[in-house]
Order: sequence, then C-alpha cells, then structure tokens
Amino acid sequence: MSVELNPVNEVKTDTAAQPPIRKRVFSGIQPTGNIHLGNYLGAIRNWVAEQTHYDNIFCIVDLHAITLPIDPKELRTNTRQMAAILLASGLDTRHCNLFIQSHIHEHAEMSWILNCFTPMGWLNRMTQFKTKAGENLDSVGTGLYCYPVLMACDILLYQTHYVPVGDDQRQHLELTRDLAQRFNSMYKKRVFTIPEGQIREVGARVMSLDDPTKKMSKSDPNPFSRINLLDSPKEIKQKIARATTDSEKLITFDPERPGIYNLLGIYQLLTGQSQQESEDAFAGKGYGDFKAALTEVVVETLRPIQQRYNELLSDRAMLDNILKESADTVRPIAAKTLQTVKDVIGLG
Ligand code: AQP
Repeated sequence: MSVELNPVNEVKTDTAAQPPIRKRVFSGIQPTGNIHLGNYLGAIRNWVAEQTHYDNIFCIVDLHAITLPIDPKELRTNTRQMAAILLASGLDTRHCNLFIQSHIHEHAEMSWILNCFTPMGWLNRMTQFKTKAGENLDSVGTGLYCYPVLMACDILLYQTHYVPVGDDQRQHLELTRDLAQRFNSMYKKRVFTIPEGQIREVGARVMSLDDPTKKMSKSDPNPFSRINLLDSPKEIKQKIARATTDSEKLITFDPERPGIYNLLGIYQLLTGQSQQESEDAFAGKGYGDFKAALTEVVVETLRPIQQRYNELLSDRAMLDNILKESADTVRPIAAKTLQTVKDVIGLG
C-alpha cells in the first residue's frame, strides 16, 4: 500500500474554497551499508516522527551509492536491507512513499540536464567531494563530483518544500536552492519549488566514537567509530566501552570535551530528556555508570527495530512490492517536472 499524494506537482495556493494542501517532504539515504546511529538520529527518526504532518517521499539513493566503487551484489542486498531498516524504524507506507531511486529514470535524465546548468565553480566549493575524493582527485569518477547535482534533482523533481537531513547536507541543500532559483530566473518561470532544509539543532551531527571531532560515518574504516543499527548488544557494549572520553570526571554537556559531549547527546536524544535531566542523572557518578546506562538505552532502542527488521527482510516479495507501489505513485510527479524542464529549455 502506498500513500496518495497531492495530485499535481505544482504548488497550489490555499484558498478558502480548497482544503489546505500539505507541504511535501523529500529525503534520501544511500544504501552503502553500515547504517548507523548518526543516520538514525540525524534523519530517519525525524522522518518517522513527522510523517503524518506532510506529504512524504523517501528515497533509497542507489545512484548516489555508485559514485564510489561498490560490489553489485552488495549494493542490491544493501538496498533491500535499507528498505527493511527504514520500515522497521517506523516509516509507515500509509503516510509515506519509499522507493528506489534507479526505479525512476527521471532522476538520471534530469541530472544530465541540470549538470549542464551547474557552474563548475559551485561544485568546486563542495567540501564533501574534497573529503570523499581525498588524495584520489584524478582517479575518482565524475559522478562523485556531480553528486550534489543528482541530489538537487532528487529534491526538485518532486516540487519539494522541506528536506529533513543531517547537518552534513547543509551545503548540498544550498546548492539545490541556488540551482532552482537560477533555473527559474533564467526561464522566467516557476519551474521548481524552492526547497527549505529541516536541520534539527539536536542530533544533526552525531560524532564518531573514536574521534569525536569527526562525524559518525558509514565509510569510516574503523568499525569502532560508529554504532550500526544492526549491531548486537555485545558489539554495542564493546563500542561504547571503547568510546573516547577524557581524564576529567564530570558528566556534563561541555563542548570543550567533545567525547563526553557526543555520548551524553546520544543519551539525551534517545531518552527524550532535557540536557539538565541527563546531567542530573549522572551527578556524582563516573564514566563506568554512564557508559553502562548509555549501552542499555541504545540496546533497548535498537532491539524492536532489529526484531521488526528480521521479520520484514524474510518477506522479500512484500518488500519489493512496497517499493514498486511507491515508485508507481510518485513517478508521475517526477515525469511531469522533467517534461516541464524539457519544454522550457527546448528539448524534443
Ligand atoms: N553523523 C551524522 N549525524 C547526523 N546525521 C547524519 N547523517 C549522516 N551522518 C550523520 C544523515 O543521514 C542521512 C543519510 O545519509 P546518507 O547515507 O545519504 O549519506 P551520508 O551523509 O554520506 O552518510 P554517512 O553515514 O556519512 O555515509 P558516508 O560515510 O558514505 O559519507 C542524511 O540526512 C545525513 O545528513
């Protein structure tokens, strides 16, 4: 079952005669494996919490996943696993559509077109490209360089109002807005809705466990840097036990002490407490007590997600059906936007 979306891809003005049109949310996630607590707290949890408020489109961005080398079998497996994790985390297809990016060819087609409209200087400024390319500037594929344009297409194809993401996507979102504004003004037509980011103050940047000055990341070669959503209780315990702290004793939100700041932030988010309540809970206690409590909270948060994940993954046909129905529902929106773009630029 997939949710009915607003029937047209134009932004309607609410009038007294019409029921209010719900705003549209779009967000994506790469099926690159190792989905972690940062992805959950920075993105997925917010998608789930607010899914009844919006017209939601969520996408497993497999075309983004091939911007770096990935084994084909692994990619296909990761994609189904990602769908199962998202549904197990609480995405409900009565309230949202969840599909695989490559199932809607309009993403790739629009990407070529918008690449032709994107100044190289804009892409040269993207810090994520520099980080991911590292020393391999001459050997990485151009897809990695053009990654932000594909992301812009994902968002713009659906006339999206809001994009809930973690803080690491802030620069890409700005580029999306700039591209949309530039295109609209070049053709003096409101072809694209200008999207706004939804970046939460808390949880938008969960940091690595071993180096809390870096963000928690799927591609970090050190498995002790992150807690994966599918980690066993034993692995979670080991990872939290090894997480970097410092030689001080107080368990407080002190940004000057990034290790404990990050861990306490995770604890606060998962318990739903205020900062003060979390600090009070550990007044007079040491890192041992705190890490044990954090371990328990993480394990208990992930337990029901993992149970549901295993159930969902055992019914591959049902998963594929959900993904297909959602793609069928949203495809006409993407097709209409692409056609408008082709018309205004003179293709065909
Ligand atoms: N550490 C993080 N804290 C908060 N939010 C995060 N996100 C990622 N890392 C953190 C958010 O998760 C969503 C999905 O991310 P993605 O898989 O599409 O891409 P990413 O940002 O490249 O994720 P990773 O885990 O860091 O992967 P790699 O290592 O491949 O770069 C996005 O909303 C993102 O903001």
